Amino acid sequence: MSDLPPHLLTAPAHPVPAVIALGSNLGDSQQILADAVAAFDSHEHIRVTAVSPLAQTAPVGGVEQPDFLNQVLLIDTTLAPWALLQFGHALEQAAARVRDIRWGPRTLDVDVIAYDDVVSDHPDLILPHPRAHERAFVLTPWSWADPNAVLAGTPVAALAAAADDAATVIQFEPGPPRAPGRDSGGHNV
Ligand code: PH2
Ligand code: MG
Ligand code: MG
Repeated sequence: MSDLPPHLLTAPAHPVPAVIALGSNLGDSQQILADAVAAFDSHEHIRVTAVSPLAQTAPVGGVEQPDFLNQVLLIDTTLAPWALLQFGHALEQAAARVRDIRWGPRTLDVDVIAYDDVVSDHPDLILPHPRAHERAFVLTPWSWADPNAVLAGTPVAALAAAADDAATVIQFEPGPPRAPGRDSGGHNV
């Protein structure tokens, strides 16, 4: 990655805000996302400032696959953009150790959606994320975490409402723990 430009490699002197999107549709997605949030929060150079509720979302694009759980984190960080992406990839790899590998479904996807006001067209890290503005599975939980969020000049809540997948995104309501000997627990994933 020697051709990465300085604005992706340079760590900021003071914490800057960034937006992270998490997704999972394989394995124990609730636990996998909770572990990812904890890992972000325990990183020395990251402070999690907001965590969205979980969104249950229909898969967008690609093959037929289970619904996702998606979540958005707002962070402050002194990691450079590239280092932040590498941290996300390390978490993906840690989660992948327990998966039944198939194309499409994933135990954990970590995307950097926005990093301060950095704009990047480098193919290995485009900022803001090139498809975030049209994906309600990112925009809706982002708007839950920050109702005043703006992406490239447009309110995130407005982008979320206009996205093709808007109607498929619902707040995930985990069911109560199942009582022993009963088979209805209200689980909906
Ligand atoms: N991620 C994708 C492709 N499609 N659909 C939903 N609902 N949620 C995702 O996180 C997702 C997707 C590729 O990263
Ligand atoms: Mg993704
Ligand atoms: Mg990804």
